[in-house]
Formats: sequence, C-alpha cells, structure tokens
Amino acid sequence: EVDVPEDHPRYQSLVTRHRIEAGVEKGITSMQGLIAEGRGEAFDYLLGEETIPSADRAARAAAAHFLLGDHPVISVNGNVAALVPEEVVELAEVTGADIEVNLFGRTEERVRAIADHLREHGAGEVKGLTADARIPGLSHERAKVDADGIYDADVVLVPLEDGDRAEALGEMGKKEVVVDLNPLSRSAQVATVPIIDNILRALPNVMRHARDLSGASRTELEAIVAEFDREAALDAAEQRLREGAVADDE
Ligand code: PTJ
Repeated sequence: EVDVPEDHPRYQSLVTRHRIEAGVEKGITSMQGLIAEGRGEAFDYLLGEETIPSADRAARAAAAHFLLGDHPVISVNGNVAALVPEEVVELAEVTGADIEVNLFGRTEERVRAIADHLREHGAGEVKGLTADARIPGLSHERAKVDADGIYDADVVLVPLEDGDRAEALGEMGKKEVVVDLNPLSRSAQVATVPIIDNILRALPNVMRHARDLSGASRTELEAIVAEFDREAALDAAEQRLREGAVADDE
C-alpha cells in the first residue's frame, strides 16, 4: 500500500503514518487525527512498541467483557477506520458485537465515508447514521448515537477517545474498554478496562483472546473480569513509560 522498504528500521511507523494520511485524503480521518497519531507514536516509542504484560491482561479482560455482554458495540472514529478496518470487522464477527461510527468532529459526510470504508472491508451493518439518541451531559455533535447501538449497549469499545465522551458513557452505566497509548489520558483513567497499547496490536490481541475464550463458561469469564485490576494496569503502563523496560518487573 506504500513504497517503504520492509527493512527500514521505522517500517511499521511509516506504514501507519501513510494509512492515516490516506485516511485524510479519503475523507475518513480528520486533520485532528494526524495530531492524535503523532501523540500516539511518541507514547508507543516510549512503551518499546510492544504489548506489555499488563496490556495483554487487559486485552483478555476486554475479550471476556465482550463475550459476557448482552450488547457489545465497537465505536469507530476516523483514526480507527484508517488503521484497523479489517480488525474491527473481524472482532465484531468473533464477539457478535455491533459496529457504530461515532465521531469527535462529526459530519454526516464523514460518518457515511467511514461506514462505506468499513463495508469495503467486509462489514455488514454499520450503525451511527440514524443518530436518534443522545448521550446525556455531552455537547451536541459528540452526543449523537443510535438508539439501538451505543445508546443501548452494555459494553462499548472506545478506542482513541477523548475523555469527555468516555466519562459520559461510564455515567450511563456502560462497561468501557478503552484503547489508548496514554495511560494518563482521562479516557484511560475512567475506563472499566484500559488497554494501554497501540490499536494496531490491541485489536488483534483482543481477538486472539476472544477466540481462545469462546468455549469458556460464564463463571470462567466472570473470574477473568473480576481478577483484572485496572489501577495496576494503569500503574504498570505509566511505570514502563517513565522508567523503561527494566522497571516492568511483572
Ligand atoms: O475521527 P474523530 O473526529 O472522532 O477524531 C478522532 C480523534 C482521535 C482525532 C479525537 O478523538 C481526538 O482528538 O483524540 P485525542 O484527544 O487526540 O486523543 C487520542 C488519544 O489516542 C491520545 O491519547 C493518543 O495518545 C492516542 N493514540 C493515538 N494513536 C493511537 C493511540 N492510541 C492507541 N493506538 C494508536 N495508534
């Protein structure tokens, strides 16, 4: 998809940047998304560009929540659509989740472009266009959700989210799985399950755990959920960022 030699030391990062750029050109990613990508890259560099053990435990807890949920929904924004469209579709299939486009900088046009893009990558129904319900306590555009989608969900995956919406969803009593490379971000801080990892690694990892747990009993899944310690996960990620791999003594 991009002419970068595979042996380039920054290959993955260059491919990722190109996907975000292409997303902007295609009208699915916002200009703000470019800034968000740069921020994410800096955190990923400090994390060592790998899934740390606490993030792997979070991904397993996230998979358990999704399998236990009555109505799990994956919320998709312009960065997620550009970076991991196939993985979103596959995770929805494996866990029986709905996909809903929900944007920080919402325009009808971009919602439609993202829904089309996801369908090009194999999605069936994509929600977010009806926008016939509102998340209480949020300013107008960001509050728009589908009544039979995020509004009705009991578990929501909100990747690369801004803190306000994450908080408001939490106040509605929903379980929230947040994927964010910054453990200090408000969305990570308020999440039921914060996965401090790059979305590029986190989604395949949640999927792997979901497949692995597909035969597990409710009791087993509930035990995984109960054992997960969100504060410890946030602390471990912050420690890794501040002190590097040596301090990650889990
Ligand atoms: O498409 P829209 O209109 O919904 O807008 C989406 C963005 C991401 C622009 C919007 O939600 C936004 O402005 O987000 P923030 O406040 O910049 O937060 C994005 C967070 O995602 C930051 O904490 C970044 O560190 C983090 N992030 C960026 N890239 C990745 C990431 N986390 C995981 N994986 C990444 N690849």
